Amino acid sequence: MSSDVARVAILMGSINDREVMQACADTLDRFGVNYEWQVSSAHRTPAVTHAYASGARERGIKVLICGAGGAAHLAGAVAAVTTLPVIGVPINVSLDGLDALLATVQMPGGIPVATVAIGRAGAKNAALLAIQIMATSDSSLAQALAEDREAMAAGVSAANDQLQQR
Ligand code: RP5
Repeated sequence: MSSDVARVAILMGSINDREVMQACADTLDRFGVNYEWQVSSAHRTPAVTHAYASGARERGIKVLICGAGGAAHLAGAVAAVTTLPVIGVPINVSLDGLDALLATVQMPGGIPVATVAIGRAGAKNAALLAIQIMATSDSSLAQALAEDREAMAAGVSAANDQLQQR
């Protein structure tokens, strides 16, 4: 999707994180929310990550979503240089993702990172959380979220109906 009017930035520490972070991009696409995405590493390209994150507000970004595995410092490094909301997605590349979860969630007081679940569910929820944040000042997004919840509930109901017929 065009980066011209991106409201969300997706960062991933490695191109190998893309498969997981695709769930984030797909969810933003579903809601018609433009995003930009970047491979940018807290450890391998720290200056690039710093410059990208510190310039995000000026470019019109509202929320940053950071996916990383292992010693997952990307979300924290980004949060350190911006006051935009930062959502961290721990990615399972080792230790069942527990290392990434703890590295992402255990931020020191003063620099928050909203950490979601490990893996694709977390990537999807990161997008939904970003949309929820933006929906506090965007009634069409709030409406779209309400409709999405209704569709989800209808899906569960239909699945249960099918189950009962077996
Ligand atoms: C992290 O290290 C990345 O986010 C990735 O999940 C992990 C491994 O990176 P690669 O060695 O696969 O590039 O920084």
